Amino acid sequence: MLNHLGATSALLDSPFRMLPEKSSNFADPVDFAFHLTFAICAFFFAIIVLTTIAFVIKYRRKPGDYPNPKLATHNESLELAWTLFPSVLLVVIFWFGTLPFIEMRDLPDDSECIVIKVTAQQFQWSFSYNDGAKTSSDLMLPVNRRIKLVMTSSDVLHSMFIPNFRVKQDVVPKRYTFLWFETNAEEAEYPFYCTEYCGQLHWAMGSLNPEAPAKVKVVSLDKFKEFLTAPEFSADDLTPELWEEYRNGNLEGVTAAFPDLEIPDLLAYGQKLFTAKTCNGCHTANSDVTLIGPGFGGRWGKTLNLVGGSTATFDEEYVRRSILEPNADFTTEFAAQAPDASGMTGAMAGPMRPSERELEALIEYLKTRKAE
Ligand code: HEC
Ligand SMILES: [Cu+2]
Repeated sequence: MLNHLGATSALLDSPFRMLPEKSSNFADPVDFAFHLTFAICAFFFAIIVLTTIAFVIKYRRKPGDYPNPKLATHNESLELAWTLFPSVLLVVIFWFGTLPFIEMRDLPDDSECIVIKVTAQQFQWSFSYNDGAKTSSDLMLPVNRRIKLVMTSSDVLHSMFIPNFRVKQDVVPKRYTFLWFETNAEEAEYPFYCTEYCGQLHWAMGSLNPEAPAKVKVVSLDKFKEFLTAPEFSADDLTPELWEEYRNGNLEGVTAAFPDLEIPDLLAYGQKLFTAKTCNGCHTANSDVTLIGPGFGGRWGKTLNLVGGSTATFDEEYVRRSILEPNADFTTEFAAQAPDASGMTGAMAGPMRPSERELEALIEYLKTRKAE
């Protein structure tokens, strides 16, 4: 419906470009509305500034000149003109702004699009596909498809902004908000951002995080399917007996039960989870350098000073509680981040929250880290 608005000026194709590359169905109409408004503003800015300058020169006071100005009362036709003409312009701007907005709000049916669940939390995004069967910290999208994002926040107000798609929407705790768009036919990577100030590390949510920059990745349909179905070892798929064997270091039974998969041992599994669950976005594993959270190199067994004056040992129980209840303990180093009474902050919710078996692997991994 909106394709007839696809007017691009020569300016947009030139190296001087005000807006990023257009990569979704909404880019043309949104850019049109933007450039229309911009052109109208630039036009009147020029007229007003040029007449001001001309009048300043023309009517400046000359030596010996003490005019007694005539009192201007009103000029009906002039007043009508400056009321009606801008009103028409406003209606035009409203028209071209509202049409794409209505289209954006008119969500397609789930059967017509690929639905991806988005969870925002301080300070990362996670995306889940196929009812949670697959999760990622990059937003993976197939080319040339209609996508619907179903978004919620597990703590405070965030906002999803993908400039190349020209879409932006608040992501709100305790309710769902939506975005939809159609990707272009080319494979490409785009940045995305959180555009609602959500806390100290708001800037690091999305592609600006230097440790784990997340991207929107538009890939071919084949690659997308491969991403969705690539088999992966998960401790949660093991029977209780196999899990018991596995955590005691006996991988034979598991290898026999899952012949197609490469089976890591508990330590390697923990290492893999440390990345897969995006812990590495905020923690270093092999140094004691603080990124966003503390570094884990050499931390095992250390005594930590907690806010409130007590101490704790960095052991299984402390690590488990820190991950499952991030608001429970804060070391004095992180006093500034201790949540206020609203209790709304909290990491590791949603699909990134490790299961009990995954926790065991993560603990095994943290136990063996040395500071390099
Ligand atoms: C978005 C950033 C972020 C992510 C992702 C994150 N953490 Fe943290 N983590 C922190 C911050 C900040 C603290 C310190 C404040 C606190 O205790 O909540 C912390 C504290 C911890 C602590 C307690 C450390 C101490 O000495 O007090 C552990 C253990 C921990 N995280 C483990 C993990 C694991 C395992 C993961 C991945 C499953 C993870 N974290 C993911 C930010 C993060
Ligand atoms: Cu945010």
